[in-house]
Amino acid sequence: QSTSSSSRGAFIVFEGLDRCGKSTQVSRLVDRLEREGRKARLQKFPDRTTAIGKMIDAYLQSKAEMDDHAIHLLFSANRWECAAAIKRDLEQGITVIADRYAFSGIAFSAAKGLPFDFCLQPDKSLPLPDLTLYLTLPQEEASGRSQFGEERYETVSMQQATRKQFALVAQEVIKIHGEDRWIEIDARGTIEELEDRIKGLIGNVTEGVNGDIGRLWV
Ligand code: FDM
Ligand code: MG
Repeated sequence: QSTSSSSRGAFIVFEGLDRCGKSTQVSRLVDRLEREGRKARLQKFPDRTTAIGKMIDAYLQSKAEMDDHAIHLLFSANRWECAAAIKRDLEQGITVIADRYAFSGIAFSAAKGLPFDFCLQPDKSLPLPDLTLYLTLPQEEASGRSQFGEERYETVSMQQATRKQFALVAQEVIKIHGEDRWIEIDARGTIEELEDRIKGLIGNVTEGVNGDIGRLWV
């Protein structure tokens, strides 16, 4: 099926706790779309390559300490510095697949005790994802995967607190933007099983979408 000239690329976000398989699925999806001849780009958040991203990276690796509010705002600033490129690509018909976005921003910071509304504000009016896929995995499975525990937030208590906040984030997305924009996916099983499940749920959104790019939380 061909993409109509008036349609733009879709903005698809993958969210979930650590070690749920997000990064593997995101890169497989981008690879598949490219094999199918579509234009697709992967955008990872945090983008650790920028100046702000390097500060975030040092914090996550516990090489630097930072006030909770300050690091929250840096995560948001890291999205804002990428926002124009995301919009430009979508308008040029490129599907942008993000590995985490503002929803992680709220869930992780609120899990540390920052007020939910404070966490939401700095991302207000960023490009709105057309679809967010929230991958869920029982904590015992995620904790058992290799490399769990390497970075700052990878403790069972932090992950459990973040899981609760993600449920509130989902409610907020559905309330403000409608239930079509948030899909929860059971991330158990093999890489291939999850890939097939995701393929089925994404449907034809990667063929392009019509209408303007929305604004987050607006
Ligand atoms: N994280 C990620 C946040 O705390 N806020 C954010 O805005 C984002 C995008 O950073 F623990 C957390 C989530 C995770 C950590 O993410 C690093 P990756 O996907 O493991 O690089
Ligand atoms: Mg991680």
